Formats: sequence, structure tokens, C-alpha cells
Amino acid sequence: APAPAAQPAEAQAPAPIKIPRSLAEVDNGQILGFSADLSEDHPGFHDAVYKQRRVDICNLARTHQIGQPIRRIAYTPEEVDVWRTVMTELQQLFPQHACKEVGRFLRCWPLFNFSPDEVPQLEDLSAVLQRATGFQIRPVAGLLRPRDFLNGLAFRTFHSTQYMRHHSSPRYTPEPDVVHEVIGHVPMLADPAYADLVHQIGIASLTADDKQIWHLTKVYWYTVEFGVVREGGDVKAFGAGVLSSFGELQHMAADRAELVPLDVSAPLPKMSYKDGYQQRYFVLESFEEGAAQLKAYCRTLHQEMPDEVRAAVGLL
Ligand code: HBI
Ligand code: FE
Repeated sequence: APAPAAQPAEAQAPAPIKIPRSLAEVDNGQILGFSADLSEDHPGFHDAVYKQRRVDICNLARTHQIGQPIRRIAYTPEEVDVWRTVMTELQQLFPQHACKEVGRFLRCWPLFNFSPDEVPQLEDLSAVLQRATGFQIRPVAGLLRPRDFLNGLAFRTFHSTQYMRHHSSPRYTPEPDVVHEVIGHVPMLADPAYADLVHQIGIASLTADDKQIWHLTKVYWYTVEFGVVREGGDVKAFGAGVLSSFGELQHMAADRAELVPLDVSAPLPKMSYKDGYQQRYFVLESFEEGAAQLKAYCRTLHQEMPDEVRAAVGLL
């Protein structure tokens, strides 16, 4: 007799989404990939001292309690050197390659008193942000799951790493580090219009199913992280991943990557932290045009949201 046809595996019911109603319900403990366990291709993989330093700093983040001050890190001279190198290089590139909207955001810079000689402390930056836009910083041990990271934004909270990238590779980091967070993201979040946009993205994530989260993650990646905008005949950077990496910024400026108009309602290519420099940037015609697209997309997700969730994030 013929063998019975293989039965298709029982479709697994998707795990129900846990919708956080407060920041305390946002899971900041599930760290993807890197964290203190560096992968073999990480620049710090063979450096035992660096790995121990990462463990120590990550443990401070793990034990942080909401409402308590963020513990200060005594950055080593070597870590300060990395910060100084990146700050110095970026300041030379910004006038020509950062978009003029960033010029506006850079007006937020004096609020933070960045100095090339001192790595900023998250506690101080969080206090400035809270006064400017009501955003706050919560320390985290590494790369959060996209859902948790985006959920945090709904509570006007930016989860930030506190460790420094490895000194052998100041121009680029495959994962977020304190330089990326502090230079790429924090000054932008002191701008009220930008902070509100990011808040809307966070709210949209609360009730999103896994497929919607994945699309929202790509939208975030190709705009907030790696977005570029057309300005006159040129393409200028506004994404945090470009603005905080002089390697990526030089790569963008060299005009070697493909440029594609952004349409957030269309499928976007998949991406990963292991991709290296972007081979393709999505271009906004203007910052306003991009913000309008993002808000329209977020509204489609907000519509399905129950009133109690809307109330928890101030959407009513
Ligand atoms: N986790 N710690 C941390 N910092 C980020 O900037 C970050 C994250 N997780 C996901 C993420 N960013 C985004 O790129 C999207 O995946 C949402
Ligand atoms: Fe980032």
C-alpha cells in the first residue's frame, strides 16, 4: 500500500501579544545576539578585558530600577579616546553631509554640552530630554527585541546601551553602543516634532502583530536609523546609524550605495545588524514628506487599538 502522505505540521497558534500598559511592563531583559557574549566576528571577540568590561556595564543596566538614577560609568582613558575620535571626525563631516533638518536638531546640541574629553552620562542626558520633550532614557544591556524596544517608545522612553564600542574599530559598530545612542538618537529626541513622531511609532507597536512589528522595524531601520533626505542635488544623512558612524557617513557621501525612494506602505527589504555599510539607502524627498508617510502608516495601526491601550499612552 502507498505510504500515507505526510501530514502538514499543525500550524502553531501565534503566542498572544502581551500589551504593556506602563513602562514597567516593557520587557528590557531579553537581549538579542551580542550583549556581553560577543560573536566571533565582533571586533572585541579576542579581547578578554573588553569582554569583562561589557559584562560589568551590562550588569549595571540589568539591575537598574525604573525611577532610580542611571548609574554613572567611570569611562577609561581608552574609552574616552574612542569617544574623542568619533566626535572629532563627525564634527568635520556634519556641515557637508548632515541634512539641514539635522542642522535644526543640532541646535539641540548645546543643551547637552557634549565635550570631546568626556563621554556623556545617560543620567544627565535623560534629565535634559525630560525637560525638552518628556522623553527619558532607560539603560539596557544590549540590543533589545524590536517589539520591546518599540514598545518603550510608546512610553516616551528610549532604551540605551552604556558600553563603548571596541577601540580597534571606532568608525563603525555592528550593534548600538553609547556613541551611537548619544550622538545619533539623543539630540534628535530633544526636538519636539521628532520626539512626537517617534512616540507615534512606539504607540503603533503596542497592538501590532508579529508581521506588523517586522514591517514597523524595517520602517524604523530605513528612516530613523539609516534614512537620508534629498536636499538640492545632494543626498544628506538624518538616520542615527549614519550620523553616529563616520565610516557609514563617508560611505554615504561617496555615493556608492543605491538610492531608492521611500514608500513605507510597500514591502521593504529585510536587513540585519550584520550587513555592514548599507548598500541601499531609502531617500525622503523632504523630512516633512517622510514624517507624513510615517504618521499615516502609524495611524492605520492606531485605528485598531482598544480605548484602554490608547488611554495608557495618552492617545485619547
Ligand atoms: N535595542 N538597545 C537597543 N537600542 C536600539 O537602538 C535598538 C534596540 N533594539 C531594536 C532597535 N533598536 C531598532 O533598530 C528596531 O529593531 C526597532
Ligand atoms: Fe539606533
